[in-house]
Amino acid sequence: RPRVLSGIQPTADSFHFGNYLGALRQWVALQEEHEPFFFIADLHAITVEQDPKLLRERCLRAAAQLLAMGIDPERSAIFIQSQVPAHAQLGWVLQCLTGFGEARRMTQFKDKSAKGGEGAASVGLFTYPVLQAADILLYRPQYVPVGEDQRQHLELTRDLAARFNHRFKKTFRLPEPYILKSTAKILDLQLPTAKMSKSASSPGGIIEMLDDPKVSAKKIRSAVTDSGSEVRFDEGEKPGISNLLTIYSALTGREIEDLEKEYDGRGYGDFKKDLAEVVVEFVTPFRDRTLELLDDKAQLDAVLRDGAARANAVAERTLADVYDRVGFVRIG
Ligand code: AQP
Repeated sequence: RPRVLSGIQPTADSFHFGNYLGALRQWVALQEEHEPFFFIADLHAITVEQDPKLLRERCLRAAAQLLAMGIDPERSAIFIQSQVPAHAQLGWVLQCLTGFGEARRMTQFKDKSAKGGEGAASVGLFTYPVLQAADILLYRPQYVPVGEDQRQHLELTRDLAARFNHRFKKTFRLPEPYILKSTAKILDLQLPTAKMSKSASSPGGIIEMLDDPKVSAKKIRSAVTDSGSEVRFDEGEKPGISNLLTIYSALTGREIEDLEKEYDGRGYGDFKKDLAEVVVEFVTPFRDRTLELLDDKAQLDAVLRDGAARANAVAERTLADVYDRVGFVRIG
């Protein structure tokens, strides 16, 4: 079975709809036909300041949420990035193959360092995409299911893999991004020109999966729409309604055209009210299941221990090849 690999940062108490619809839902679907490795990216999280206690808690919350949404630990290795030392080790080797100018072109660094100025950003935030390349290449996956915002990092990953293969010996597989066009970029409910994001969205702009379902319903009902009244998918003219149609369609599996027909002539109010109900029905069992899992720390530990063992077995083998090929001495 071809491998898939992806990760998510434990930098919030809850995943949001952008994470879920953009990436995590595909994780669940892909596990049927693939051999998946899914990790909680705590090394990435510390590229910006984290409270140690909170970081630990959020890693476990992330694991519980992955299980609650249907990641099956029998099929998929679920692990915490810092439990697999080869990520940081390969990250260093790849940093030495990355041009400074090449790293500088990454738009996510530009965006994330814009607020405090480049001087305030950590070197780790700057080299983050290179560590991400290491995360991926260690497992030689075919697909990396992510949202649109990660496309540029995936391109860098492919460039670094090709460079290493060319300079030394074919070692890495060139991974392909797996980005579902329809949900590749879920937008902020209050600012439907920007992506829904935990660091940039206002509280009203983001739906958190573990939030009180009543609060999420209210956010849907108060989502920004345009001044018209027609429920129609048109990203240019109607970004707010189009975003809500995307969410509605993704959660129910119904076609957008079908939804347009159903709400023809009925106005935004009805549409948003129904979508609010759909959201409540979706998040309520998810939240209950996550809270239940969080009560069983022994089970979470067992899943993460087993996941790390499976990941280490694969990652150590790749790292040994890499160390050999770059000329590091192996003492017998
Ligand atoms: N709005 C989004 N639409 C589609 N996909 C999205 N992803 C994030 N936001 C959207 C995808 O979620 C996965 C995990 O993301 P991450 O842990 O790397 O977090 P992130 O991209 O940093 O998420 P945020 O909310 O955007 O955080 P900040 O604000 O800190 O940057 C990835 O596959 C991502 O593409």
